[in-house]
Amino acid sequence: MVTHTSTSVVTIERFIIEQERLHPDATGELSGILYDLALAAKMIASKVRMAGIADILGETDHENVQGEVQQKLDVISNEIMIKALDHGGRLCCMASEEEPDMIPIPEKFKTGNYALLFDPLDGSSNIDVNVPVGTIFSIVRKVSPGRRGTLEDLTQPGRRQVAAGYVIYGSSTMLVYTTGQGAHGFTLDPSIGEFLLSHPNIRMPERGKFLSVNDSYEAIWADDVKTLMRHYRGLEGDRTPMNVRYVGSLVADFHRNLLGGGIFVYPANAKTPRGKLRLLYEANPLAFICEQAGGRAIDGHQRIMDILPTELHQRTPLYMGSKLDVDLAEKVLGGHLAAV
Ligand code: AHM
Ligand code: MG
Repeated sequence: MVTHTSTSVVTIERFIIEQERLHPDATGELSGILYDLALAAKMIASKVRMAGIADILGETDHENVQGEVQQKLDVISNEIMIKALDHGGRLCCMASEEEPDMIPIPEKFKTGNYALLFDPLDGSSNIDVNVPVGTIFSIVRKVSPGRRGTLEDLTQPGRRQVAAGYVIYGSSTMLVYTTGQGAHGFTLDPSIGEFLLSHPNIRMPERGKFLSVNDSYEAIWADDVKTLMRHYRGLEGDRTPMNVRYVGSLVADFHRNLLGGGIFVYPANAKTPRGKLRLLYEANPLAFICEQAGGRAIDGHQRIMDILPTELHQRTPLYMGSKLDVDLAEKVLGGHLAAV
């Protein structure tokens, strides 16, 4: 772990280089991907900042001044990610929550030893009301033979991730990432256009204050999930009641719990029996960060990062956050702490 004095200004580039030096055999390929991701994050941040203004600046009937139909921000963010990452020669393929199939690297570009999965703009339905949204990414090593990647590279269990992170476009823009040596947060200084290290080695409190859950689904939850919620609310068992905080934007809910302690819960329900959130684009990368910060992430029974994916857009129930709060979920859902 690289340590810094509180007075030194550490850009994300410097931090990535210093982390890379800890691995004498590193080729710099992974660092290059992380730089490109930081650039894409800045480009998406500038689009998100303009989201409310775009309509005022001359567009009518969803057409912009060039007569092009105005694209939705999630589509724009998806294109930014692809264009920022496809030509560096470091990736063998990509996958996006916005695209049904694998995204190949165009023939004209070199390929590399990693595969990238991302959700370009999670929570984008919140854009209209100025709620924080985010980009989530996951990087795995190429395992398939041949030069170009395949689904085999993209559908690896989360424990094989070599890096993961998210960007939150909130009151400030922050990028949090891990390469398996702690979770580190960087805040974008818009005056100089640089991400600066602001939250080195984030540690999540062991027990959390906040419960993030959409309990409008209560009527269609299984009984054990209902029991678990009663524990979190202090209506059963001996847990101090938690405060409910639900933005409905995963990155925002996770970020608050990561820094302040808490649990994000999105159980399966009768309408979405496999849960709502995507294993590869949402659950795995945030689970990696969560574990690096001392937390846990399970699907109710199994560690998220041990699930063997069978398809790109696989969904999973998710219980992710402070360790003791996830332990409680595991006990109740495993039938070891039944209703009283
Ligand atoms: P999206 O990928 O279509 O934006 O959906 C994911 C979002 C998450 O950000 C959030 O946690 C969840 O959906 C909210 O779902 P719900 O409205 O059912 O509570
Ligand atoms: Mg999403």
